[in-house]
Amino acid sequence: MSYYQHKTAGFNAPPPLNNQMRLYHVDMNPYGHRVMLILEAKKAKYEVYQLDPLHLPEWFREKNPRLKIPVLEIPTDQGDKYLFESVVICDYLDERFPRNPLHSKDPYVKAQDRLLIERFNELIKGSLECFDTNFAFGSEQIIQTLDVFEKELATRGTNYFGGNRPGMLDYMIWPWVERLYLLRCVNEQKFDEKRPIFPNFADWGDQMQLDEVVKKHSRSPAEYFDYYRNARAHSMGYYL
Ligand SMILES: N[C@@H](CCC(=O)N[C@@H](CS)C(=O)NCC(=O)O)C(=O)O
Repeated sequence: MSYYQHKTAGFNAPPPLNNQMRLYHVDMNPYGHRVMLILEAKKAKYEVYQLDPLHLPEWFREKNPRLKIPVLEIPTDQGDKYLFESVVICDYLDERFPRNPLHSKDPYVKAQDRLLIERFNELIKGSLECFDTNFAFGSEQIIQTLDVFEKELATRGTNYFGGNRPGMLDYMIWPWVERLYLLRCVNEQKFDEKRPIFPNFADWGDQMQLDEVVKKHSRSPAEYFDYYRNARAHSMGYYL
């Protein structure tokens, strides 16, 4: 049974783990969102430890000298161990919890999916450009990336990248796609005008929103919109 608990960072380090993992996470951070989706898909036992990126506690530096977020803390016989980099964490979870395998068993498809996760970084960069100064360049990067994923769905001929249910690639890209829907708050009509350009991808998004794992960690377009409106005030780098 999946179990999680939110804690807010305190002055002292949290106690060593018993039998469940701990995810160090900044609320609204999409990389941590990835990990929560996989923890949920695996019905793993975990708690979430919320960090404030502007006031990272000193003890967190010891756990993670590079200060990257998210970090997964894992109880082992040799004491608690730590992993960072969301894709690495998610691959670890997929192997560690064999139920509901998320990667394809076909090594070629698995490799293709990894390449597409890499390719998706262009959309992430595009979103940052949009926030920064270069909206035209950023939105072009987003469109070009969506085009790659649109064609990939057409080639695969399946509802999800993972086949008839969401797999690793679906969950790895979802956090940023969920955030794209906030554009509806800016101009719903303009957003939906794009639908015919990416029909497969749009249908994929509709189905992803109905997935129980996705629903468990979803936020509404209005929530994202409100959040990003104030993003600069709270260190935007952590939220995109
Ligand atoms: N590639 C990393 C990206 C994580 C990342 O960039 N985290 C940012 C917040 S969004 C961070 O921790 N920045 C602080 C730093 O790099 O010092 C992952 O997938 O986990």
